[in-house]
Amino acid sequence: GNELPEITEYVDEEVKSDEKSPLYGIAEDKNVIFISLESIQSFVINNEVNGQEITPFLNSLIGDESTYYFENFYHQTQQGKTSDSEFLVENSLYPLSRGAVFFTHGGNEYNGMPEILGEEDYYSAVFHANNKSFWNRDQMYDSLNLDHFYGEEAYEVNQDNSVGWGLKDKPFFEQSIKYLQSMEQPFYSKFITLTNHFPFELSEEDSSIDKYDSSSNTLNNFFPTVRYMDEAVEQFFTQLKESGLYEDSVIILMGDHYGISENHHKAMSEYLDKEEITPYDHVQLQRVPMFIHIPGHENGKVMSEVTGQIDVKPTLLNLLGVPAENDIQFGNDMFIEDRKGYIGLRNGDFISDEYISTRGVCYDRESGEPIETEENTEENTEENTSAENQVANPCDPIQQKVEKEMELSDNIIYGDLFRFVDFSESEDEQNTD
Ligand code: GP9
Ligand code: MN
Repeated sequence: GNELPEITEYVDEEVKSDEKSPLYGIAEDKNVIFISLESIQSFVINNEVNGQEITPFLNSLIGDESTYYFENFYHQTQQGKTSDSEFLVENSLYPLSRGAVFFTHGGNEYNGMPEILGEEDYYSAVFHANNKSFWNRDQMYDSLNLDHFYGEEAYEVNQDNSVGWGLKDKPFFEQSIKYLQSMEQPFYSKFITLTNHFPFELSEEDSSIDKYDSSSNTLNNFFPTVRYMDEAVEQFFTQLKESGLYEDSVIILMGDHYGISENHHKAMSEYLDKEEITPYDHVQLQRVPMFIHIPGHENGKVMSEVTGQIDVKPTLLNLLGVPAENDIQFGNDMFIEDRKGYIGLRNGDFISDEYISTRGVCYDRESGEPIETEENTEENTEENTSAENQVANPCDPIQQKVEKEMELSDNIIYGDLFRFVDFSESEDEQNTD
């Protein structure tokens, strides 16, 4: 554990802020209903296919006074897909660059959301109609101190109510409500949807909008399943209202990772009406929708700040008024000004307020134009590289921080370093109980 002082020092200096969130404690003692939206990307929001709106319900939340919508929110997952997004949200640590940390380090000590909120008397549960060993969730959820996992066996699954990967999202939410109603409050719950999963299968009957027509069946099929998920979420909101749980809850909706990979760039360029999908566009396609819906709240708006999955834990803890001051987090509250100012993707790319860095090229974030640096200017002759002619690459200092941060986060995981940390509040407080 002798790497810990370096890690805490780095996090204290480079990540943490003293700024108090303007929304600190606004959802104190409320239930948390976190909905993980499978494979959705932000490009479907407020967009159409064949002249039909793709996500009418999600769109209706934007502009609703009780909703904050983050339009520049990035997923930061790698090979562990859904499980990586869960890992980011629960821990504000980075997943690994290879493999799925849920499998490779599922037995580590963590200081995740279920554990922190457990100390505030929250009951924690995950709802997901899939086998508990998928992504090694059974072991990882134990390590996260989750109280209960409602997996496949908690649901009635048959041919009629299934498609593709299993239980369809509408019956999934319908069947979940009874469990939620009987749960001790306040609770921290997470619902993981499944129907909008590759290869995006859906019956005609369940399809409210037509498929797209392009060279990629994957992209073609994607739109009707996204719409189905949108309808399932709308139904769930209605059921929450009917059950009386709605008013006492804060509802988070977040995309877990991309659904359309770069193998479908040709079809994507047709859909987005672009000549080609550039590396810059590809990074921008890693945006996933993020909504924070607080019933009764009236200041909701569209947030344009650069944010990502690493930021969810600090943001949510602050909304709930849980300081967790000794926690080691690599993200910031999305509502404060004094943030790190960049989001690192797990392949080393990053998005900062001003730049996007991918494949060694530094782009202006707003315009998408590459920034001229000594590495890419044509007059890169020996003469010109003399000190005074060099144009420094403005992405370099941020790149270094991104790499440092990920190295430190990896060290925590590889060394299982949280075994050596006491996350409880100050000693004074400890002595009082
Ligand atoms: C499986 C579901 C989908 O349980 O979470 O996993 P994914 O393939 O998206 O990681
Ligand atoms: Mn997924």
